[in-house]
Amino acid sequence: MEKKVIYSAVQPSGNLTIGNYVGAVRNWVRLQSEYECFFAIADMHAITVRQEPAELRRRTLELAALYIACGINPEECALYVQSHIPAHAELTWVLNSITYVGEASRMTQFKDKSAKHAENVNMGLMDYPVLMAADILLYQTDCVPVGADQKQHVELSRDLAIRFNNRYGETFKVPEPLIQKGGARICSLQESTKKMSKSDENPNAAVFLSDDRDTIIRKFKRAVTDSDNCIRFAEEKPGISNLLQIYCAFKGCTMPEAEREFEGKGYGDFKLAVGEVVADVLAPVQEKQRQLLADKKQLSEYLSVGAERAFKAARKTLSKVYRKIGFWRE
Ligand code: ATP
Ligand code: LTN
Repeated sequence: MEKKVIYSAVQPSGNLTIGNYVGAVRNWVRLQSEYECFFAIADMHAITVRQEPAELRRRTLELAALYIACGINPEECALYVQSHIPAHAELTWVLNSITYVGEASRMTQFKDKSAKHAENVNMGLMDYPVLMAADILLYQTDCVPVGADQKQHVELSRDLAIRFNNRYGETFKVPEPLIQKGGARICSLQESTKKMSKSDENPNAAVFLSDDRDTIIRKFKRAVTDSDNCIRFAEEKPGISNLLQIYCAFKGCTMPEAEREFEGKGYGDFKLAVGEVVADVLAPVQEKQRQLLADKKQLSEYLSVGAERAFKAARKTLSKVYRKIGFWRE
């Protein structure tokens, strides 16, 4: 039986946070042997907000190394850079013609990013979810493992696939979002109701996969909590609940197990334990990433093998799309 297809990506728009790790990349590792996987570095998405060219170039390779350091096997999965495959931009153009301005402008991320970058509300920012739909639909994807914040975008991809299929005949597989239960939304350490984000201006809000042990422990020590001194998961305790979620995700335990472990303990001890477990998990990932970045030739070889696989799959879908919509071909 043919394997089902998984597609996901992360933008090289900054250092990855533990939110990206727990919400996305770590889950890909579990799925890679069971599915046919395409994992991209979404550089075309990244330029919808201003990027420094030299940094974008450096981060692209760092992100490739990080995927592999986290456990993605580049020989098993197609690991590639989005801009290496022109079909992404080409399908975006076609999908643009069946996307309504109204639905694109209703996307939460578009509204948030427009408010945050008021001086640069560009067409790309609005088109971002259409490019994401093109990414997903090109590979006849079954499942899209992402964090909770991306659910709305995957739903738009579904709507566009269904709309296209209805208008032109069966062409795209209709994808499903795959959002795990624990850790799908890790929050900022400084504002417990806000998503932890790699582009947050406050350096203490996010823990980066590149942070050293002391920095990680310091950031957790400074994390905001509430005034009582009880370590349990509860809606009215967003700070402690967020830390508990992080602890469970990194320790690999359940919420009741974590609550039991810290019964009667103070916030100080708890925060230190969270920092330590995160630092323990990240240390080998950082070391592996360093080793991979030392051999850039090998890394770029992995990316070109990945791009070759992606190219073939993407072309197949794009040719079908062009035929269906009536673009003349010999
Ligand atoms: P930016 O701040 O540049 O918008 P980001 O940190 O939101 O970036 P993305 O590149 O947009 O990161 O997201 C990559 C993946 O990580 C997506 O699947 C997204 O859902 C997931 N993700 C991002 N932040 C979190 C979070 N705080 N908790 C869980 N998953 C997350
Ligand atoms: N927009 C995504 C990154 C992304 C993506 C994708 C995720 C680009 N293309 C396709 C899943 C499928 C984000 O996480 N911000």
